[in-house]
Amino acid sequence: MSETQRALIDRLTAACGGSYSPEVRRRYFISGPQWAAAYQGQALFHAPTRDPVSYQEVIRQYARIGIPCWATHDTDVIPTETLLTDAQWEIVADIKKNLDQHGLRCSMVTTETFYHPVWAASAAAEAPEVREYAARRLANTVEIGHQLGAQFAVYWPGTLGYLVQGAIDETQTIRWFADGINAACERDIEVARQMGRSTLKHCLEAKPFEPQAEIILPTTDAMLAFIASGLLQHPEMVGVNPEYLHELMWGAAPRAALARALLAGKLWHFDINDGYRLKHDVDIAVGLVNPLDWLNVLVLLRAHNYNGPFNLDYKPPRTTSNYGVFQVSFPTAVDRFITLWEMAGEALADPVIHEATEALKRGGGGKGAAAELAAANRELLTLHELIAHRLFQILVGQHRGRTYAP
Ligand code: GLT
Ligand code: MN
Ligand code: MN
Repeated sequence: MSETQRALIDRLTAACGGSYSPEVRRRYFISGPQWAAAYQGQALFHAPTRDPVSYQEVIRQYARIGIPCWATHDTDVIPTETLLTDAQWEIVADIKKNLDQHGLRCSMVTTETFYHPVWAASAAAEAPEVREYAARRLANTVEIGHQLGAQFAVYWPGTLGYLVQGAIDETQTIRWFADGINAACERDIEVARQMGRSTLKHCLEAKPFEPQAEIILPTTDAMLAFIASGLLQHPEMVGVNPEYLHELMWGAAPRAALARALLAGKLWHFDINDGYRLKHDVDIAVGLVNPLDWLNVLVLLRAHNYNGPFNLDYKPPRTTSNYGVFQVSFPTAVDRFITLWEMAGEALADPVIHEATEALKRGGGGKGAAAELAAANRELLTLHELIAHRLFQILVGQHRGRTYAP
């Protein structure tokens, strides 16, 4: 039965066409997180629908698909009780062996500061011992990152917030949170020097709600303000990892949020996925909900030479099987990303968009008075809508002559 169903999945996937070879996929700086592939479908109202998947299997499958980089939380691969003991290095060595065997790189490491009960009051909790433990965990992740050859460390603060207000002073909590990032940067400087490596790029990731009701650093803009607050000892080592959906969730235009991070020189890492405004963190795979917005996001990033990782931080839906995770979910996510990226290149080179944009920038002339300026640009400004139409055409292939019979 399940063999027949798998054959059907394979046949219909092939019938979709449009897939890229693993060699082509490897040309893009795409990373696959351990937690995305290993997600079993569990949530507050949901039992798991999939079996556990080991890092060995994830690494093997990413290599087969052509996902060139792998990323992980410390506890995705090392049990909490084993962390900070000698035994963790045996696991790290085995991971390194698996990565090397399959020609994958570890691009990013991150510390889990949200799942274990120790983080109930966040990594910047009142108890000094919890904060001291958090600092050791963050520093330890930096060391693991260097051992695995990573370039990036990501920090999603998780439970940095509250369900009921008044018990904590937010200014104090933010200071304590900065102490943790400072400890990670300090350790990074030491280890990088010892190993003759560059320091990591430390990237802060915001999420506006979940898993707390109120979040203290809820947006990428808040993270940028935090980096510039004077609380960090090495602000030059710290940037942001915006997640597309996390910006959309609070009602932002993700593209504008990315633009602000670009202008600050802090857009170093990018979590790619999709979802809906003002809903919870559904982490749907890239391009399945907002393909036109995604095209525009990639136009912006290509136009500004973003060259950091595109991290596939999504969750295969609960209806997808273990087999489907690697046969359908990951390959199609990668292929939609590549397609959108190439389309973004077409949009940047498109003669209609180019001419329209240049005409808008030249302006309609006219001098001085508001009414005269408005009149001089009156016809020209229709080009805004024309450009939007052209981007739709690029999305559906009409710029290449694709037509629909009435
Ligand atoms: C968690 C979160 C993601 C973050 C991960 C990195 S953890 O899955 O929802 O958006 O990128 O810590
Ligand atoms: Mn994320
Ligand atoms: Mn998310």
